Amino acid sequence: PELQFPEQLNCATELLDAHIAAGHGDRPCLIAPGIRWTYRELQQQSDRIAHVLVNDMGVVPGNRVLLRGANHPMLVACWFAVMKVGAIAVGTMPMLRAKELSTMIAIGQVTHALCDVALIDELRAAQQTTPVLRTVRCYHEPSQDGLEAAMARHDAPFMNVDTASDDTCLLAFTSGTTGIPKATMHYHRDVLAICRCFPPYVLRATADDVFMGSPPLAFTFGLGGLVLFPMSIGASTVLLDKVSPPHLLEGVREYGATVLFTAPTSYRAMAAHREALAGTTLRKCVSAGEALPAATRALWRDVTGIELIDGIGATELLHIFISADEARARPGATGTPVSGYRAEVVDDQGQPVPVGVVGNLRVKGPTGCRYLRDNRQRSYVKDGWNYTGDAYAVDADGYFHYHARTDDIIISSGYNIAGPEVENVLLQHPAVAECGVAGVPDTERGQLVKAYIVLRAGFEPDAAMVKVLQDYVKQSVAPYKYPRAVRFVGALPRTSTGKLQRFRLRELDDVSTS
Ligand code: 3UK
Repeated sequence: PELQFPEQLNCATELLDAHIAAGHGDRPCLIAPGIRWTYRELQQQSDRIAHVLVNDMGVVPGNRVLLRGANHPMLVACWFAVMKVGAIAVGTMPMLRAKELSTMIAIGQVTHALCDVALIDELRAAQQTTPVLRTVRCYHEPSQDGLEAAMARHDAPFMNVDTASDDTCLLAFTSGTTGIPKATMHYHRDVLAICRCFPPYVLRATADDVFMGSPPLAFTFGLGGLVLFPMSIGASTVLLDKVSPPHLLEGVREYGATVLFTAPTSYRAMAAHREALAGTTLRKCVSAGEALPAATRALWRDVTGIELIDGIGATELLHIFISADEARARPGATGTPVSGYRAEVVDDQGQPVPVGVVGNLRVKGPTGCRYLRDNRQRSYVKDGWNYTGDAYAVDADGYFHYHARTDDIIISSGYNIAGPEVENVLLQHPAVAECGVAGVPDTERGQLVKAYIVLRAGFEPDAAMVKVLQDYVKQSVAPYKYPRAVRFVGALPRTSTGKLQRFRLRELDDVSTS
């Protein structure tokens, strides 16, 4: 891909204003219940918000502006406004509470915020303890103090600030399951670089496609898949505020979505509604966030006829760097490095391992990790390689096979066991709807393989079922991997992005016995 960028560059100019300049201003851009904005309408909204940021709120280039809201066209308009004024957008998940917001505000030294009024309480509470946050404006707020009223007072076009291509424009917080959250910095050129890698080489959508999906825009999976990628090709995107599997199914039907971005767990849940997917308009379905089990790939193909596009991405790298399109997809493998990226599997000394041997994944490409003031940078990036913390093996054809997070590998009686491998087997059993496999402390074996299982309706969580599932695992993989402990649960702890929270699986055991 062409990844040379001029010295000066504002990603909003390329992704938004260029479409209007090219005469495509009347094409549909953002769709939501009751809303259809063309590219020109999004430009007008963003320009007005940019004026409010500069003139009414006192934002100057380089300020950090927190954005808080469910996926919605107004949130996108706010994001582009922040780009236009040369400030730095700080995305936050809608479900975060005051304490978490305070931490992020302090880490990012966030001075300004734009917030959906429906979510203002936690932000106001955070502001009490973190006064570095000076100025907050709410949208969807009917009063004269609201953002919309201020926007109405500015209708001139906004001249985008002439930012450097390596000015930071985005602070993305990692979904960090442990420890203090880390803010990753991304430049204007990074935002454009990801649009020139995965979309043209793997996704290959067109301007007529209608994008839709579940990840929040605060998560770079969502920002890329639901805003940057469609807009980089002049396509439209549907932003739903409720994104549970039934809402997605309904949304696909109502808006005729053709490209879907969501996580494996969501594909599994949607596939249970075969009738709702009959004759679907979908044609491209991207799965990311966690490993895609072969059983889920097969299930989705069986129900829709569509081969899933799996891709591993990370907040540190902004978006997907290993993937495979429908024609090259291989069950059990994530794929090969996306054009523009290199990937390798190395041992703990940084030496490449032989074919088939599990080691540490490292990646190099046009985007990479820059933690804001955090010395964990040193362990994530060495010699220009990004160490993602994932254990992978490469096969003879160069396909990358996911094993586990390196810190999630279970060591039981001296055996190394990857939880996801056991999960993949269990998911093939008709009784299993969802499962998570983790290592729990055990005096005899060091760790014990334990499976936390959500059964499908109609199956009994009894001792006989435990035995059935244990035998099932022993029959398909080496018997030492079978779950010696099994616990039936109603739901698995997941992040708002669909990622299984393994540490919380283990916490379930702290409060009660298995
Ligand atoms: C895991 C996967 C196996 C893996 C993300 C697409 O998930 C994203 O970013 P996060 O920072 O987490 C990164 C970690 O998640 N992972 C993600 N996708 C896969 N493991 N197969 C996959 N397909 O451990 C990785 O290191 O939350 C995903 C685009 C942008 C993103 N930020």
